Amino acid sequence: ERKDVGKKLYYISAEFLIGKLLVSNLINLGIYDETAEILKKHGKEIAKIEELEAEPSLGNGGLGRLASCFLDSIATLNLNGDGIGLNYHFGLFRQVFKNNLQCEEKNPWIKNNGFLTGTDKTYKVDFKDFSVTSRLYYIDVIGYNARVNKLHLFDIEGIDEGIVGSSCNYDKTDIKKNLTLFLYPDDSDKDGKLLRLYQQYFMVSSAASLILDECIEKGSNLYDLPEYAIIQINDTHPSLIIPELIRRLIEKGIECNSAIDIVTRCSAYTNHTILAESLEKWPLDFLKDTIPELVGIIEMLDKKIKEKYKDPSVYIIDEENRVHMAHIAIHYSMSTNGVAHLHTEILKNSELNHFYKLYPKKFNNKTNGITFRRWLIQSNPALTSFICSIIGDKFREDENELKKLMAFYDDVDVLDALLTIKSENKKRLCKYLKDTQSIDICENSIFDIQIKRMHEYKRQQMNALCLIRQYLEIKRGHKPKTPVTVIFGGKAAPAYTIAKDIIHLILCMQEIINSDRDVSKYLKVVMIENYNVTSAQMLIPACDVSEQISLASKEASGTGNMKFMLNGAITLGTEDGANVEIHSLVGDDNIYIFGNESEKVIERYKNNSYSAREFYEKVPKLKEAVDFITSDTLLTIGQKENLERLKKELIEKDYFMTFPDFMSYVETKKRVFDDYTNRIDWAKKMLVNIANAPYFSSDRTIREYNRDIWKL
Ligand code: 26Q
Repeated sequence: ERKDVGKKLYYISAEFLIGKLLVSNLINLGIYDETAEILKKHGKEIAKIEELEAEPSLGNGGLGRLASCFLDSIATLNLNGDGIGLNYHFGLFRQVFKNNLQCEEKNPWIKNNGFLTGTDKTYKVDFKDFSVTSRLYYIDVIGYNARVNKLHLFDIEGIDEGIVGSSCNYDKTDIKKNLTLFLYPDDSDKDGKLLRLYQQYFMVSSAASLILDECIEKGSNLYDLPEYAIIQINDTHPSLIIPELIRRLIEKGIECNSAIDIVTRCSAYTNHTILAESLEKWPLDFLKDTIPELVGIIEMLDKKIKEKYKDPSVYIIDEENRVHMAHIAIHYSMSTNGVAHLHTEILKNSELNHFYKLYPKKFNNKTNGITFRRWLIQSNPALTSFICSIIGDKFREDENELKKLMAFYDDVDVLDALLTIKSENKKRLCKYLKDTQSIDICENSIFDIQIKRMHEYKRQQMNALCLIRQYLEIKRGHKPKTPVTVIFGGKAAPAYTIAKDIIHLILCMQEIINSDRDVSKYLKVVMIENYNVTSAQMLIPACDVSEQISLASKEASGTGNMKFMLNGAITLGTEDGANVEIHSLVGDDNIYIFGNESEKVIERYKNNSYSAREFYEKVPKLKEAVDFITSDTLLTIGQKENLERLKKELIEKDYFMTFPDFMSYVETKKRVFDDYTNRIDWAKKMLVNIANAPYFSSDRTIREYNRDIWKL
């Protein structure tokens, strides 16, 4: 056990999407090759052993995966920083497909011999009518040839896995038994809101106890807390840590204004979204019914704002008595950051403009990143050893070494090798899909991949409409030069009806296309079941075309886009999130950009000037694809209700404006497929993407957080 002194970072997050740990731990300890060798000598394959490990499912998507990449980089950079979160027993649901529909099942991942370790540390957490005991668990976070930090996960004593039925149904009101059973699945689920509030307070109350204990043990007198702790708040989900810490300090006798000032200097907030429906607002009555002790603190924090500022848009409690969590986090923290250049600009200039005017110095950008240990070294061993063979292995420690690959831009042998490695990774994926989903795909086709949570703003529906066009064209005899495999993967929140309808459409198209003898020679569709970190590690190295097609202004950053780029896929995307930065790094020739830009989109929303029906009626190729959703072909295998609802939603609303971008998407994709046939030019694009990926290393991101915010 190492005793650290001085300042420590606490990265607090409701989600950590860590992925399997065995191989990544062996790699980071520097003993992977040796271990694999010894196992081999004894007739065992490490890959087979890896399969036995269950993937911890403690996150929904990007935000949770980002937190995990950050923990890896924090340890690798030898920074004193731990994660704090919750130990959800069933995590996020397991997705299964039945009758071309998504079903949700529980996902038990905790095994006796896993990496989760218990401790004897417990805390009491008080709610309005009862108290619970919180127990600390942890998972070691092993840096790459570096220190070991911890991911602290709190769990409730007396949890009862037995109350859950086979289809994830359980008594949501029995908090003492269910508090840490499930991860709340995304922002669109309408029920279970109270349970989520219980979870949030349970997390922050436990975290406050742990942080104060550790700081006091290191010698803090609490007035000097900012010299001992910096708390990075991952979106608003853990933002109650601010009023909770203020309450604790006041309880310990510190005067109110001092307590506020101390906590403000310890806290920093990261915003991950500008979707209005994702910004958390709790009705004050909810708080009164669950955690009345915080209500007085929050009212006091709000009163101070109302005394100081006359602009209602920056109030914490609005006229409908709802508490705006982001507003607490901005007023009472020392830093507010966005996660990509464009995203931060939108926060400053429109979404949070009123706050930016009050606190211009608090706002800053930290463009997201990914850990190259997992997303290159672990998931793409073939590319990794090839890179080693031409530029040496310093890139393992210093991502910027990858830039040296540019020297091989005209080296046909290197370019050929990149194509061969891609093709090997495609074969590996074919085998994986055959084994896991009994699907046959052609390794010589173009792998066109969109994998991410299902959400209207990410526009899987636009990709599906394009797929319909490809199908119709082939039916009419226009065959593509190279066959194409369109791959989707992603979960929809259980209560997000339209997202589930989009999955239904994709699954129906999969059935129609793959069983059509004329078409399936040229086009195949795969919807990956239960897309997760493990399958991402198989899919990304095998990708040719990376679909990043969100409506401009809506995807805060995206991090999948970075993983694909690092593995030599070419982006087909909109000017959104970090795509903008990828574009400026690789240049126009090495990325395919299409669609309306964010300014135009924001303008359209402002004037309320968008009419989907106008486009539908004006653009025949679009109309034909949309009408196909309720064609006889689809209705004979699909559900009428779902397909009709989806079509109606598109024609009457299309809130995320797929129609205006549709034809430019279809045409750009054609150009991508055409360019693919020129293999050497394509390999050059791959090389430029890999060589420019270093900017997106989470090591770079974490150095910036530390330089500008944490100062460890
Ligand atoms: C909100 C209210 C109530 C219940 C749940 C939620 C909720 C839960 C999860 C809101 C948002 C999330 C997850 C958000 C997320 O994953 N955002 C993604 O964060 C990535 C890392 O910064 C970005 O790259 C993505 O662009 C962003 O969508």
